[in-house]
Amino acid sequence: MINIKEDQELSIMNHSCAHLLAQAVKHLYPQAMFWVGPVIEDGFYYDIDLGDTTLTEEDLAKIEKEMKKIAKDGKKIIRQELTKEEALAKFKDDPYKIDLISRMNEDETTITCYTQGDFTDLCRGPHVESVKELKYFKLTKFSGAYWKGDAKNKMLQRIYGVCYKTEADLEQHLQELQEAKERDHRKIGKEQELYMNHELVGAGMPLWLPHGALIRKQLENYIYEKEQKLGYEHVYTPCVGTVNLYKTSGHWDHYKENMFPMMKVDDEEFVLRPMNCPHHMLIYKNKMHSYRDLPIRIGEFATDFRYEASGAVKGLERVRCMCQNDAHLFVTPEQIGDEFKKVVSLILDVYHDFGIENYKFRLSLRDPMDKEKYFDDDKMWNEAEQKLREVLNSLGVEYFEAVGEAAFYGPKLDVEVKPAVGPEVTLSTCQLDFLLPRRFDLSYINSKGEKETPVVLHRAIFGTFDRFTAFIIEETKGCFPTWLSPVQVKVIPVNPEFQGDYAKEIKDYLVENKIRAELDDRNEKLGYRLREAQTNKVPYTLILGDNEKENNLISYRLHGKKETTSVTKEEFLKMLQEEIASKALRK
Ligand code: TSB
Ligand code: ZN
Repeated sequence: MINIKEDQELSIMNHSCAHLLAQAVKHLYPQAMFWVGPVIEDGFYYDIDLGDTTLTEEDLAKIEKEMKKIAKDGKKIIRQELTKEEALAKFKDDPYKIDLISRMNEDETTITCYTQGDFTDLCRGPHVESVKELKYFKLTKFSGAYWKGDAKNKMLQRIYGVCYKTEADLEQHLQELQEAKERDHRKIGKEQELYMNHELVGAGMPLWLPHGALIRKQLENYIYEKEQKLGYEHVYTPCVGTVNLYKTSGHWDHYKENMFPMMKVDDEEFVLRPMNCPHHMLIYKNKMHSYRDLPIRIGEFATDFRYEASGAVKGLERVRCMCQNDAHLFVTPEQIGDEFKKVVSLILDVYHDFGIENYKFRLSLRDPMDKEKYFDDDKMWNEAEQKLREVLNSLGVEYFEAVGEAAFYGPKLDVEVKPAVGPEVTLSTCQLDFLLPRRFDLSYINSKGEKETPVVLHRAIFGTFDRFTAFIIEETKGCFPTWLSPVQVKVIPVNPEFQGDYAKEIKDYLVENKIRAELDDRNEKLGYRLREAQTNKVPYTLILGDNEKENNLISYRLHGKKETTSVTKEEFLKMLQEEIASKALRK
């Protein structure tokens, strides 16, 4: 999809189109007042106060029709310069504009507004010359949006739209939007009953339904096995800690706004943990360590709670209760490079297994000029950053550097991916940390018999099971590889009355052999049952009729294919087992 914001010509058109939208809204809803209408990556939006009116789909169509009418009329867009006083006088009845104007910098001596026909809006511009130029546009959706993004403020209505130079471009954009909607994990999650939300549990607190839980279990088994082989030791720790624990770690001072508020029990003050590092530091500290024991790799599938703004929570991708595929690696300074390399290799290995190809490595470095954000140790920073670069180069990994994006405790590598809908998010992460081990006074005995402080690598390969599942749903469009599919085989007797027993026998045979098979012997038409298996994207459907029963065969059909193949049940099982063991991706 074209990034409209980065294309100057399109950007101007979309901005003008936002004004056109505002004008049409004003015609239809004279009480309307306007907040801001910026251009975004995929078009524009306008935040509007419509008083008591709440928009519906039909209203959107009406507004669009009015926009077409105004555009056809073809009024010129006229720029006018005003002083701050003039602007304040002109918009004196509009509290939103007064708010904007009063906050403008003193040095912004001239304020501009743009008029087209009967409509004037405060704006920096620039704009197209005439609304006539706006031909190929569409209003795409609407939602609520708090004024200034603050839940304490009034809820405004946000209307989104997009404008292109040609009809073909607009059509393509709309088609891509449609495809993205189809891939959206929130849609597939609902269709395939993977997870649900309930207001009684709370926003951003998903409940994993049986099929979603099956996927998650497979992910857990998969990564656990990999980590076992790489020398990780897994632990279980509580998802609360005392305030003092988080004061010791520094989270209380640096991360408090992302945490749920404290709760008091007897005389103790607890918080729901936002991260697991402090618990793992204490596990390390439970014993004396020699340099020979290092690296020590403590892993956990650990539940965390973070305060995410209610407008930001999104399906499984951004939640308030999450489970990290977490580990903290305790290393000597000399081991940083090697250990970091192992983590990056693991990330590459996992992405390969899942067929993930569209991602970006971001190496986040400190801004050397910013002495406040980053703890002051030039030598440490320079060496660490250089080491990370060297590892990435030696692995031939493409990456980009983001200066000023490092954590205050060290540089990090993040993997960025693009969800079907919305901006990029971080999946995997690996963060170097020189501070936390000091705060917890961790040590090991080096080869000279002296005490030294280890360095910690925080890493999460899946990030969280929540976000990774959201991502993999969208990558596969809900057609999970067989090893991950909640239901691997649907067994369907053509006529349950005649082949029901045979079908059950086959289903039992598969289940005994650890295949996730389900029988559909409902008294429904064959076509209906086949369609349902298709909609649920079950990889294999067995269709068993008289012929199969008499010859002791099964006929299977792959999802999305028309042809069926007949084999013995043993042959089918062997084929499936091989496919599952190899974690083959679906073609
Ligand atoms: C890796 N202490 C480290 C840990 O040891 C840590 O917590 N890092 S983190 O803050 O970057 O979070 C780890 C991963 O969790 C992120 O890379 C991201 O993939 C995932 N994540 C973060 N916030 C959310 C959220 N609100 N919902 C779902 N996943 C999230
Ligand atoms: Zn951590």
